Amino acid sequence: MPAIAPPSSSLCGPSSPCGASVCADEVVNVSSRGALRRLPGPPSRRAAPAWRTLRLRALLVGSLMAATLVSGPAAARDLIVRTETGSVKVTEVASGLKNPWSLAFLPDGRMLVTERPGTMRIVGRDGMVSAPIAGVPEVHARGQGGLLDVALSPDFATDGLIVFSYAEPTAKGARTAVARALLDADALRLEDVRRIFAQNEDPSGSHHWGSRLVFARDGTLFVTLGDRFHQRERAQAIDSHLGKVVRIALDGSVPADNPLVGRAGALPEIWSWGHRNVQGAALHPQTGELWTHEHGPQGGDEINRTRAGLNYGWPEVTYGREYVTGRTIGEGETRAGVEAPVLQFTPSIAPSGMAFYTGDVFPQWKGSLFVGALKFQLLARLVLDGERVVHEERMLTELGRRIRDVRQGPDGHLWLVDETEGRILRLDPA
Ligand SMILES: [Ca+2]
Repeated sequence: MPAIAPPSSSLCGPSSPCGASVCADEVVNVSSRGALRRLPGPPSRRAAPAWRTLRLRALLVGSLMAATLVSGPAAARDLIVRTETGSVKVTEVASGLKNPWSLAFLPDGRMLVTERPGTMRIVGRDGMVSAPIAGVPEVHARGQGGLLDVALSPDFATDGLIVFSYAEPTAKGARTAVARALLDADALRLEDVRRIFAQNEDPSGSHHWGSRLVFARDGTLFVTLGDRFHQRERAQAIDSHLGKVVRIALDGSVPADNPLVGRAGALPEIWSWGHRNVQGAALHPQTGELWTHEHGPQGGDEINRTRAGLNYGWPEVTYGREYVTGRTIGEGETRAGVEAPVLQFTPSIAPSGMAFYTGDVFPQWKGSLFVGALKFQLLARLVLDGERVVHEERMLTELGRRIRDVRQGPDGHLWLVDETEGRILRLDPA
């Protein structure tokens, strides 16, 4: 099991700002200025104090100007960064978003963007940010919860459907849910909104919702579901939706070939179990299999080939440790019958967003797997040989921002969601 060497000592521990309870993603109610205050950065970020100070000043001024989130094209605030394979320009395409979580490209190149507090907007090709789209259900916008992922139906051009995930409030607590809706992009409206999935448990608490949405090649939908933090033992229970990946059809029904269909006491939606908090998922471009990553606790973030009917271990098998005490969790790092990760990160980078790069704009990156990082505030490029990770590059440390999502655009560029400053960024060859 390769363990990637960290760029610095662990940023998370009993004496760290985030050591008191939950770490990594796992910073609660992040406001842009709050995140900058609370999170220590990797050395490379601290190595650019002048640039950083300017950005902080710009942010303070910008916050006064952001009375409305309907904004024009972003001012040019671009950055050239070096990578192992040449320089890259980080272009700010849009700004003024509040805790953006996910983006999905429409066929015409516009972007559908979710903001965790509960709004969905359209960002034009020129960076213009729309007013909120009407029809989004009420969300539990607390902690890490709120409006989360969004994806287009594979047949969007003909059916006009989108799916989105959110923390759904209930009388008792909240749960991860998924809805589908018809998108009228020009009228900024969702129609015929139908909830197609909700977890069968709705504990209180506001952490670990998952919830990435990826359509398989057969048109079924993978949904990743967090363990809700205090309920981690339920990740091993196959009568619970906590700590699972599930696979459903677009109408919410259960595909007949799901691995636990017909097993007594099991929920038939379950695809795989033993997950902690999966905030990145994508299909491998060659095999078509689902790959995911998940947050470890203190150490032990994982990248997994996420296969039908397999147990991914949490919380019985993990490379991570308990917060604060540093004690071991469960039985150890490996066990027969538990699927080992393709790669684990100790210390935790806090991964979010995932994309296999298949475009032509950066030929040197073709076949690489990109993973955003929240706590370490960087973009990881993983070089694959088949299904093995043979090299890791950590880039964009100069940016020093929480990267919440990473997507390949239809233009072949790599696109990033900067959660810290509420921006959409595009990578261009420099
Ligand atoms: Ca695992």
